[in-house]
Amino acid sequence: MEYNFRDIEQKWQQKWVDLKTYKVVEDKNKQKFYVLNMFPYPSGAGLHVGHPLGYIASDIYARYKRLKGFNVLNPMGYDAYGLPAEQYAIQTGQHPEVTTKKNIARYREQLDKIGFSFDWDREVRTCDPHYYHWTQWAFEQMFNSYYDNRLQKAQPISQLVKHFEEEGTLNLDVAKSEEFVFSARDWMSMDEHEQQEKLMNYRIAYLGETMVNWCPGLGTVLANDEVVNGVSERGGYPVVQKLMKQWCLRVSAYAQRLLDGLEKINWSDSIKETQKNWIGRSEGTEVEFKYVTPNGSEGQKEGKFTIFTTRADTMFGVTFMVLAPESELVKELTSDAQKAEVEDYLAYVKKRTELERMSDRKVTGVFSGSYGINPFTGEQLPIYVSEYVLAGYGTGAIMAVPAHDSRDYAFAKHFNLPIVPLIEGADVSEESFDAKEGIVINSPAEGKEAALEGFSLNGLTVKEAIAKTKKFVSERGIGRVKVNYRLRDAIFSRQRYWGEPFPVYYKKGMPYMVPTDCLPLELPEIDKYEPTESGEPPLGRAKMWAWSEKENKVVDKSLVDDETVFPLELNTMPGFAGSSAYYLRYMDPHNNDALVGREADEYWQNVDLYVGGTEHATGHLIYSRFWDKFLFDIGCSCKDEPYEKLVNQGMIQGRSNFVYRINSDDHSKAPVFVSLGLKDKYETTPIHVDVNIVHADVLDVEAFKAWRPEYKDAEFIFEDGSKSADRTSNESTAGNAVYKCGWAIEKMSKSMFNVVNPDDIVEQYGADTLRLYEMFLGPVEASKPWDTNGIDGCFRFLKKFWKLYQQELNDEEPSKESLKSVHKLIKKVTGDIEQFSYNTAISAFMICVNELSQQKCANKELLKKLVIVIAPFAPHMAEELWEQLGGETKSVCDAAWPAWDESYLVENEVQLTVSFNGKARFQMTFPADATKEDIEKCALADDRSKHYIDGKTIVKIIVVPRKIINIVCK
Ligand code: ANZ
Repeated sequence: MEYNFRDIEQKWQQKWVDLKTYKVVEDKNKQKFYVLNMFPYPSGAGLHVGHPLGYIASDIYARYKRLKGFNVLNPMGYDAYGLPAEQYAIQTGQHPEVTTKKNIARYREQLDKIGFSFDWDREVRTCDPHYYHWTQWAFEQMFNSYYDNRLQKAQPISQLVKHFEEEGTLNLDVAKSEEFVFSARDWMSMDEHEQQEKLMNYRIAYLGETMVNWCPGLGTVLANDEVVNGVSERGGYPVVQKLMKQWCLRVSAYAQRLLDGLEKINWSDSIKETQKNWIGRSEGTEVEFKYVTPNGSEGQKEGKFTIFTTRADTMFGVTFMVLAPESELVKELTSDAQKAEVEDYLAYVKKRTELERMSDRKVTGVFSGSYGINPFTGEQLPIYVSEYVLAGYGTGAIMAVPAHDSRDYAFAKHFNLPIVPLIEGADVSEESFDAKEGIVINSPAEGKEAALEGFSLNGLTVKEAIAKTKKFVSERGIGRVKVNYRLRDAIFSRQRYWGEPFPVYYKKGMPYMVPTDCLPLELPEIDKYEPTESGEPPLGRAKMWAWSEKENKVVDKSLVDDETVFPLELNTMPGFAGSSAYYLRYMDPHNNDALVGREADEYWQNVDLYVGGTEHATGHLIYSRFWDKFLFDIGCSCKDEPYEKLVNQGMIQGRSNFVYRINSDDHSKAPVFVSLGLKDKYETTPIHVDVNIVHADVLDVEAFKAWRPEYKDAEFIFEDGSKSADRTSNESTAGNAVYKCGWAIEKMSKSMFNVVNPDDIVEQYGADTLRLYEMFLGPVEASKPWDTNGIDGCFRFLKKFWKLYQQELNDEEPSKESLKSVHKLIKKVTGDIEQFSYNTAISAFMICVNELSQQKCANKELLKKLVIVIAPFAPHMAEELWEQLGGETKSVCDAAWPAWDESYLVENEVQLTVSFNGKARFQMTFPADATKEDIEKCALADDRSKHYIDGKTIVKIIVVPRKIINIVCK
C-alpha cells in the first residue's frame, strides 16, 4: 500500500475527535504530568511555520509521557485580548470580538491540521466572561490584601485594620507605597474616606500616583517601548511624563521571593539571569545628610534627607550630591536665585522617558543653590538636580563620588566639581571606578577636619570599609542597612476598550469592589472604540456603565446619583492580566465556583513543562510568578512556583529568495532578470521574490510572471547564459537553462515574502512530515532558518518507514542485528526525548530504518515497538500502522513505551588497530569474545602483517583484548 498521508491524517484526526483520544480527567491512580505552551494571541495573519515549533516540541513530550504511563494534561487556549484587534476596530468599526473570534477559528483550523494532542474541552479564552470572572476575582483578592514582610506573605486587609485599631502604625513591618506614622487614636478619629485613603497605601492592588508616558494625541498611556525619542512610535505624537492615578500591583513586595524561587526551578541559566537582573537586588546603606539652604524669601532652612549607597566606604570621596528631578526635596532646596533655572530644567526632564534617561550618556543638570553636609567630614557639598538620578530607585537622592563612579565622574567633569580619590595620589581613570576586592583605602580626605574623631577607613579593603561604615551609621542613628530592588510595581491600568473591565466603582473618588458574587462584570458595548471627546478612555462611551449598590447590578449611567448608583471604572486591565493564572484555570476550566477547585489543583499542582519564547522573560514570566505566589498565599494554589521546567524554543527565521533585475532607465521596456551565477556581469537590483514560487532556489518562471502584473512580460537570462527571449514557450528547460535565485536568512515576515504557511506544507507533504521536519531543523532551543530544501528528505524517510510495514510480517525469531538496531534506537530516542534533543532522535530513526531495510526485517513484534517509538513524532502514521498491526489498544497513544534490553546492545565485534614496533598500521575486526591466542594467530596470518614484518624476527607480541595489538620485531 502506498503512503497516502492525506487519507491517513484525515482519518485519524476525525477518529481522535470521535474517540475523545485527548480528553483527560483527573485519575488518582496515575501520576500526573502537565505540559503547557504559552498560549497564542490569535492575530489576523494566522500561523506561520515558526509558531508551531514550540507546540510540536511540547506535543512530542506530552505524547511520550503518556506512553510512559503518565496522565498528561496538554491544554490550549487563546490570549484573546490585545491591541491589534482594537486598532483594527478603530480603523474599521468592526467589533474586536468579531475579528478575534474569526482569527481564533482560523488558528484552530491550522492547529488541527498538525495533529496536536490538545484536550480542547479545556480551552480557555481570556476575553470570555467565564474566564475573566476569575481574573477580576483575583484582582479583588489583591485589593483586599496587604503584604506582611515578617511573614513574607499576603494577609487579609482586615487584619491590618485590626492592627491600626490597636496600635496604629507601631510595630508594623509591611509593604507600602509611603511611610505613614499614626496612632490607634488617630486611626479611630479618621472618617471612612480617610481610612480608605490610608489603606490604599498598603493594598496589593492599589490605586497609585505613578509617573507614566502620557500621549495626549492618542489619549492613552504608552509603555516604554512604544515611545521613541519623546514621541509615540505610532503616529509620532508628543509624549510627556505625567503623574497619573493608575491601578498598580505591588509586585515589588514579592521581590525577594521571586528571587529565591529561581533556585528551586529548572529554567535555563540565561532566563534566570535575566530575571535576577530585572529584580535587581542591591544591598546597601541609607545615610542621612543634613542640608542648609541659603538665606532667601523663606529665610535659611535646615533639614535632613537620606541617600542610598552601595559604597558606604566612599564617604570620604563625596564631593557633591544629586537629587532626582521628581524628588519632593527639589522644591524645598531650590534657592531663589536658582529658581528659574531649576524650573526650566524640570520642564526639559518632563519630556524624557525613564529609558532615555538611563541609556543616554549626555550630562545634564542644574545646581539647586543648597548644600548638604557630609556627616563624616563636616564638609559642605553642593546639591544638584539631574536626570541621571531616578526618582523610583533608592531614595531618589545620592552622594556623588566622582573618583569612583563613572556617571558622577562625567557630571563632575562637566560642572567642574572636585574629584577626590580614596587612594592618595591614585590615578583617576575609568578603570578605578569598580570596587576592586583587594583595594586598600588610603584616603587623603580623611585628614580634613574629620567631624568624627578617630573614625578611619584607611588601611581597610573596600569590603571591610563598607561593613565598618554600615555598622557605624547604624549605631549613630544616621543610617541603616537597606536592601533595594529594581523591580517596580506593575502599572495595571490601560485606557483601552478591549481588555478585562475592573470590577470597581467609585464613591466620592474612592474605589469600591463589585461584590464577588456579582462577577463577572461584563465588558459593555460601545459605539466607537476611541477615547471620548473629553479624553476619557473608550469605556466612557458606554451607556450601561454604572453600579447600583441597591440592585447589585450594572445600570444606565444616567442614573448615577452618588447615593446608591455610582460610576464604574473606565480603564481596563493590561495584556498580562489574563495570562497570569491561566495555567490554573486549565486544571478546572468549567468550575463556576472557584478559579480552580481544590481537588483539581491538588492533583495537577503546577506545570511540569512550560514551552514558550524568551521574549516573555521579564514580562509574563515575572507577573505570572508573582500572581501565583499571591494565590498561593491566599490558599488558592498549592504550589508557589507555577512552572517547574521551562524550555524556550528558538525562532524560525525566514529564508528569503531574490531575483536580480538589470538596471535600466527605460521603464517602457519589459524588465530583464539575470540568474544568480551571471548577475555580477550586470548592474542589478536584488528584489525579494515570494519563496512559494521558488523550489530549491530555482524560480518558477511562469509563476513569477503571474505573481505581479509588472512582471507579466519579464525576460530572463538563465544560468547557462541562454535567454528566455530566444526560447519557444514549449521548449523544455534542459540542463542549466534555469533561473537561479539568490537567498538570505532574515526575519520571517510578510514584507520579505519569506513567510511559509504550515497549511501549505501539510497539503504537500502531510502533517507528520511537517512535524518531523520542524524538529529535524536543529535543537529546539536554537534559532534556525526555515529551509524547505531539506523537507523532501524527511518525507522520503517517512515513506521508507511506511514501506517497512508493507510486506508480509512474521513471528519468526528476529535476527540479532535487527534486535540490536531496534533496541539501540529505543535507548537513544528515550534519552534524546528526555533531553529535548529531537533532531538527533530523528537522525537515529533514519539510521535504524536503513538498517532494518537492509536486514529485510519483517518481525512483527519488533516493528510494533518501532511504531510506538515514532508515535510522538509522526502520530498519524503511527496510528495507521498500529491499526494495521492489530495493536492491543484502540489508539497507539495508549500503548506502553517499550523498554530496551541492554543485552542486545552488546557489541559482538571489535575493531583493533594492529601496530608494528608501536606504529599503527591497519585495522582488523575480531569477534568480541576472541581470546588473546585467537587474535595473535589471526593478526600474524594476515597478508599485510607479512609486509610489515618483512623477514624480521618477532621478539614479542602484546595483545590487550578489545584494546591493542603490538608486534615487536627486529
Ligand atoms: C556612592 C557611590 C560610590 C556609588 C561609588 C556607586 C559607586 P545599585 O548597585 O544599582 O543599587 N544610586 C543610588 N540611588 C540612585 C538613583 N535613584 N538613581 C541613580 N543612581 C542611584 O546602585 C546603587 C548606587 O547607584 C549607589 O551607590 C548610588 O551611587 C547610585 F564609587 O553611592 B553610589
